[in-house]
Amino acid sequence: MELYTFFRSSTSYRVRIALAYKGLAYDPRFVSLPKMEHKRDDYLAVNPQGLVPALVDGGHVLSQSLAIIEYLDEVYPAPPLLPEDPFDRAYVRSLSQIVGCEIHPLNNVRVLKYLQGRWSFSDADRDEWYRHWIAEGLASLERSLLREQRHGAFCLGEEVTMADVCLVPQIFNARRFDCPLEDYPTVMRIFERCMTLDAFTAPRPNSQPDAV
Ligand SMILES: N[C@@H](CCC(=O)N[C@@H](CS)C(=O)NCC(=O)O)C(=O)O
Repeated sequence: MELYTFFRSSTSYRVRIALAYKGLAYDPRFVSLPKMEHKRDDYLAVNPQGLVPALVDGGHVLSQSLAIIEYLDEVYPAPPLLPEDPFDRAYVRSLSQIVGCEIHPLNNVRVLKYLQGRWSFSDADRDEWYRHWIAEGLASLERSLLREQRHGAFCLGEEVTMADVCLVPQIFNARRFDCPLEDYPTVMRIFERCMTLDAFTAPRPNSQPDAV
């Protein structure tokens, strides 16, 4: 397998965690976002969306981190990242999408650049925007976990799922922008527990060969 990845990309980190958790080896292909390598023709030929990550397996190119993780789970099912019960699966997807669909897209690189380039946001405005959506999203995640009361060491009971795989990189992003995290004790307990596992620590951003 080949993974097109950028060290600081939280969506790439999700896929790196999933690969590590399943013990799957891959060749990294580094795509620098600051250098705009994701918009170069050679990368667009791989992933026309111009986003990282992209995974190549058996000659197929896969894009969108949640689709990639679900693919990996179907083709390499052990250990699983989605539970068997349909209701549990929907719950794990729902928690994953709080991160993947409600937080991350609003704080993506191109959104922040547009706010600064087109709407003259200062660095302070940008950071306030970023922290606002982190706070909304993590509060929603915390409330969901507390209402369901189905968490244990991880988002769903005692096994790692895709929801944990999404949660951890989002906390790395939040810390990078100095977002206050004390209002999300359940989320943070799960984060700390995940960070005791090699599958989460080995692929962390600053351990990556392309980290600068
Ligand atoms: N929904 C996509 C988002 C992918 C994405 O936006 N990746 C970011 C890095 S975390 C990126 O490539 N951003 C480039 C840009 O915004 O120009 C996924 O989950 O894979």
